[in-house]
Amino acid sequence: MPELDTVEALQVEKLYRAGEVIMRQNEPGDCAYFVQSGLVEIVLQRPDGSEMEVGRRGPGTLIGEMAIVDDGPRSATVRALEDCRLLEISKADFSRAVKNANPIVGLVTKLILMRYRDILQRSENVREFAGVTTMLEQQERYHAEESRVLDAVRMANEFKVAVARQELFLEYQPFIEIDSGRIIGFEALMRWHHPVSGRMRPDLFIPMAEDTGLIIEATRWAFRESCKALKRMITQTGDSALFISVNFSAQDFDDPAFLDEMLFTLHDTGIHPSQIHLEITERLLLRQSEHVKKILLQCREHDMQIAIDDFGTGYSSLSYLHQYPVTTLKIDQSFVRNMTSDEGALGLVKSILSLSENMGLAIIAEGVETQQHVDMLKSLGCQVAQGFFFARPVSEHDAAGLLAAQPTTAP
Ligand code: G
Ligand code: G
Ligand code: MN
Repeated sequence: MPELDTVEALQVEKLYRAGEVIMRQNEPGDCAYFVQSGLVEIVLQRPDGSEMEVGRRGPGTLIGEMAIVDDGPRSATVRALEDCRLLEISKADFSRAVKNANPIVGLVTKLILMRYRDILQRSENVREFAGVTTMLEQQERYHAEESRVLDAVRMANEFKVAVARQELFLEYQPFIEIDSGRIIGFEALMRWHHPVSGRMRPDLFIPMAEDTGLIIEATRWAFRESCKALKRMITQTGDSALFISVNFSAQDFDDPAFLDEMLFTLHDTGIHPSQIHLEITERLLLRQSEHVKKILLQCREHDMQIAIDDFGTGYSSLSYLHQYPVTTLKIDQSFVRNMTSDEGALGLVKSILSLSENMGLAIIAEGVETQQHVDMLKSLGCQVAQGFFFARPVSEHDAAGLLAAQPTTAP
């Protein structure tokens, strides 16, 4: 009998009488059971309703485990042959436990279970009952899922060492004050130079890093690098008002050391918190987490700025804007790109601008690509912009070049 006594959440005991059905083939399942005492039979049901027993399980065995990992329907019916005591393991508890233990364990568990289902599907027993088409369809689904999980596991394993192997690097894309044309800050954007695939786009690896929790270490690294780079930029230009904007994921906020770590890094690198913009997404605020709110408030107490990235693309609920200490909205690039040709997009840009004015929020227009965009934004009263028209994300070396090319201002 596996030792489960220490796991609070898993201790739900269920009693089944002889003859009772514990789970039914093809129905969805949201728990597995450890058999503590008694005996169960596992039967496959034919389409015509007749049954075939394929096994029996007694104390110390596990039943119904597949559904809690891969969300599939029950692959067999399980019935109590005697009175049984079963220990229930809910899908929710199980996924939480696995995820907390180690996200890669979660991925691997899923993969192993998928193989197991696959073997069952291939076995002659099942072939005899299942319709051939559905079986092939299911197999295709499992194989697609399997290779996706495998890719993710492989990538996660590679990403795990990417920081240590110095495969991650940052690019910097400037923010421009439209009236003066001057650079007032930079956004730090993470890139991964993969040893085999070469340069990887963040949209390929960030979601994986978020799913596995590996993003936390990467963000920590990115934040430190950003601070160090900003320090060098300030030294170069003498412009102590320059700021750096760093992208954070929801998972970063789960790290209990998040704020302490950040304050330590700021102190260590000699950067004032007011020179930091945290870029977060609407999605994060939608979680309505008191914990996130508390951290953001603390960041604000230290005078960091809090910017909502891709504003307008998330969810239309605006209530979070006054619930959270947001300071800046970044108008999503899709609106900026389309505002010159599409009345709807223009309307959205205007609404976001007046919203920001009413709420006393700063505004940054993203994805500015043409002079026409600049002119229009200017006429609408938007003062800060970012986009390929001014500069693409560039290396720190090239960012220094952009800064050096600016006319010097009187001190
Ligand atoms: O740089 P582009 O370069 O393709 O960036 C794509 C997306 O990846 C951006 O929308 C940005 O939000 C995200 N991103 C870039 N760098 C980081 C990072 O350091 N952390 C997180 N969480 N997201 C990032
Ligand atoms: O979501 P976030 O705003 O962090 O995304 C930044 C991404 O947008 C980066 O991938 C960056 O390369 C890209 N980007 C920045 N400026 C422009 C632009 O003017 N046009 C386009 N198409 N993409 C841009
Ligand atoms: Mn961003």
